[in-house]
Order: sequence, then C-alpha cells, then structure tokens
Amino acid sequence: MQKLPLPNAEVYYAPRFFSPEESNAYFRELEQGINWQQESIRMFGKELPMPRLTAWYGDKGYTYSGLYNEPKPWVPVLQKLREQVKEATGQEYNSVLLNFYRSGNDSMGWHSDDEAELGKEPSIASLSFGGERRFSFKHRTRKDQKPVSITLEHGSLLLMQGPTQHHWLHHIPKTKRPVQPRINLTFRNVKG
Ligand SMILES: O=C(O)CCC(=O)C(=O)O
Ligand SMILES: [Mn+2]
Repeated sequence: MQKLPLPNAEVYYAPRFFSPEESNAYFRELEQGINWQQESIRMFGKELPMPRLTAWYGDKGYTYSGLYNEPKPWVPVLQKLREQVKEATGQEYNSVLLNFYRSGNDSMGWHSDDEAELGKEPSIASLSFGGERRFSFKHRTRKDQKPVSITLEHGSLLLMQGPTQHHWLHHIPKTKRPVQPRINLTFRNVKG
C-alpha cells in the first residue's frame, strides 16, 4: 500500500488490491446480490432522493446523514471481502456501508466519517469496483493545504485511519465524463 502525502492524516492506497478478473466477478455479484435502496435526504426542508443507492450490512445499526440504518445480516460475499480487508489492514470491521453510483450524475457530498459511534480515530477501509471515480480530500482548517485528488480504480483498496477524519473531509464529485456504474464498500467498526 502506498501512503498519500497528506499532513495530519494516515491514508493508504492499493490500486490493484484485486485483479481485474476478480473485480469483475465481485462487481456482478454485488450488483445482483445486494439489497440496494434508494434513500432520501432532507435538505432545505425538502425530501430529495440521495444521489446514489445504498445498503447497510453488519452487526450494529448506525446513523448516517441523519438516517438510522437498520443493518442487514452478513451475506457470504461481504464476509469474504471483510476477511480479506481485515487481513490487509490488521483491523476488525463489524459493519459495511455500500454505495452504488449508477452514473457520473451520482455522487457523495463533502463529509468526514466522524460519527461518535465510530470512535476517536476510526479505521475505514474502502473497496471500489466498476467505473473509476475521482475522490478528493480537503483540509478542514488549513488554507495552505490544497485539496488532494486520487482516482479510485477498479479493485482498489483505500484505507483511512488515525487522525484523517478529524482533519480532512472527502467527497466523490459528479462528473460529465461518461463513466461505468461503480460500487463502493466502506468497512467500519461501530462501537456500543
Ligand atoms: O464512494 C466512495 O469512494 C466514498 C464513500 C464514502 O466516503 C462513505 O461511504 O463514507
Ligand atoms: Mn466517507
């Protein structure tokens, strides 16, 4: 894994954690086997559809973007991925949030994964399958730090840990470029 040059952060990236063949198979299995939901978000007093599909699996419920997520029980493909991510990162994960970006019009806004349930310095392991999307980091307070962008490749693993969530926000911007659908999984350890 290569370490990204971000101060006040510990971010590691492995572009080819899985081979393209394995990644194709995982994409298909997840696309078909996951119970994808279209959730909505309340913004400016309006109910808007989230700009992506989501699913939450694991041992514990979790509040995300103001929504309480009742977890679905682990399924074999997610257990298998969790095992490999645990092996590679040396961390335990009891939950996974999945995101399905149907097109370049789907996105995720600036945020950090700093909910109290995740503890002080959470380890978040993120797998990407399908179309490549840009992923950017922005420092919360340091104006001298330019945003940093990387491309999350098919079959890649990104690990964010230590003080990363405390100091940096991240997002997946929309793109006008034609892109294939993308599936992202973020493995987390929810306390309590
Ligand atoms: O799709 C991605 O790579 C980002 C996902 C993410 O930041 C999240 O689920 O909190
Ligand atoms: Mn996040």
